[in-house]
Amino acid sequence: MPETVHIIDLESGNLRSLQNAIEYLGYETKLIKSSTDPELDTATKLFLPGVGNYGHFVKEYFARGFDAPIKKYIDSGRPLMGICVGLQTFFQGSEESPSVPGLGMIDLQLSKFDDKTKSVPQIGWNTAYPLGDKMLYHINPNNRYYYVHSYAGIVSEEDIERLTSQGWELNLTQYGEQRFIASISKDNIFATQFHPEKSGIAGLKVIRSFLEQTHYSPLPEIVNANDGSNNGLTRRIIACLDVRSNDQGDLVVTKGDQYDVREKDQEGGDVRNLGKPVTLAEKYYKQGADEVTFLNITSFRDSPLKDQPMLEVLKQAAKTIFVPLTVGGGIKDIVEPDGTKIPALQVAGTYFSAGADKVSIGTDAVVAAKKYYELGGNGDGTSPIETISAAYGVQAVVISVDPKRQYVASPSDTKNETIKAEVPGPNGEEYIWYATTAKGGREVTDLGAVELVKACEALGAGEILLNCIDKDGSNSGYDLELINWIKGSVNVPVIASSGAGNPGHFQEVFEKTKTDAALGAGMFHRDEYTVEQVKLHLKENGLQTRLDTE
Ligand code: 1PR
Repeated sequence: MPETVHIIDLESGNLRSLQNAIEYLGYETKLIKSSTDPELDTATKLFLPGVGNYGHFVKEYFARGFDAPIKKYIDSGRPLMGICVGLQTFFQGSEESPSVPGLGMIDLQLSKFDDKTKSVPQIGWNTAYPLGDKMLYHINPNNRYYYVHSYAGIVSEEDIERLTSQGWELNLTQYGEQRFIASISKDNIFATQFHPEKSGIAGLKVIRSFLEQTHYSPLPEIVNANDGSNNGLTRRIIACLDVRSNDQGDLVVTKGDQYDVREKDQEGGDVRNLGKPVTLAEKYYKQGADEVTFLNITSFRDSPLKDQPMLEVLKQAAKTIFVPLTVGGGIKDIVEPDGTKIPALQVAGTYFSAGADKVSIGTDAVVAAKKYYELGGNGDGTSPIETISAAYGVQAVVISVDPKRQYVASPSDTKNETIKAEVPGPNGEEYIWYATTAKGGREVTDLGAVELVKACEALGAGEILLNCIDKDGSNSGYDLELINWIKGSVNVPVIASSGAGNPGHFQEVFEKTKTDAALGAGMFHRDEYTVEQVKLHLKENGLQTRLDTE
């Protein structure tokens, strides 16, 4: 009989991934939803995972009465592992919610990363270095781990001295100029700021080592040091799968040219079929993709939420893919075929429980941004961006932008911001702006892409997935002008998308823009290049990447 591992369930996002990771390692999992669950008395290994808002999580922790039983659990000497906001709960408090005290076990306040010099939240793959001469819980300084957070245990030399003198063993890392706690452990308590369940093979090893209670192992020679470039993060490579039903009713990964996904060799050609979603996603994970994004490009309008084919895709994919998964398409308030109304928050929640880490919002982001400007630069709390980020954290809300380039002779020809075009338009126009589109490019709106992303950031979006209809499927490289402009307009991370045709295009976008990540689709689906080839190319050219085999 496999051993059972218990997980505290405070309904804070994607617990499914942690369960999947633990089960993949050969254990059974059981969620503890109530503080009076008698299994808390008999549990032998307990996880406290959390994502999203610190205050919300800690309040729930106390309101549901978990404080006393977990104290009792810890005092009994049984092992407890906290993850992300689970780790943060052990601190005294957080700048994120100053009125909500934490458990106070760690003598430090969490503070927000400085966003003047880097994107906040930190989203991506960073290192974790031990202070001593041993690996703690198999956290390997040659590996990379997935972090997603805006607040951290940022430490000074005095903090480090104080905490170590109090018996805490630390792994530290650095985001930009700020040094913070990557993991912390003492006696039977262990906690990571990063998500081991989303950190590929390296992360699974950390979970296994906690489950097997291997506190220490020999420190390997550091052969793959973090050189601190890109604020310490590797260059993040995302594989994207546009998913829809084809004319035969099969769910396929497809790929368009400027969003037209039909074969061109015949009139009204078939939807291009490039493979099965889960099979391709697993392939890209094994090739080293840092994230996988599924976009449901037609939103399967006719099926009820519970039967959405994308839910099954996520459930299957999340069982074997241990990097972040994003799902987009149809994240909005919906009306079921039987007339039942389902708010976007519940739609998103259904995807999170199936295994998604982030949801991406396209059409509805345009609606929300327009309303934001109509209200004089304010939200009214009802948009999906606001409701989902309030419940699951800003890092869980990605905005998918589908912009189309527009040329104008003068900035006064549009109400939107413009920039001078590097190459003038077909009629000699010197300025450009990008119109946002809705419904997969079918509706071109009068709202500029820059205006859209600024509004969405203000409403609570945590990341921008920046497509470009003009470049989509072109294999001609990314639209660098667009990426630089959008990146300069927001503080949240930006993912460059559309146009990648070879590894050199990834190098170019990282060298010529400050993009936080780069996404590719067609070149991977057509087997022209693997994700690993892209990463090796970047590495050869001095750009840090994560290679999970190292
Ligand atoms: O509007 O919230 O329901 O979301 C719909 C989602 O589906 C949006 O994210 C939108 O971008 C996407 N979408 C809708 N129609 C299409 C289409 O292609 N007909 N795909 C579509 C968007 C763009 C990228 C693509 C990159 C890279 N596809 O996903 O992967 O352009 O491609 P490349 O590397 O081959 O150039 P909602």
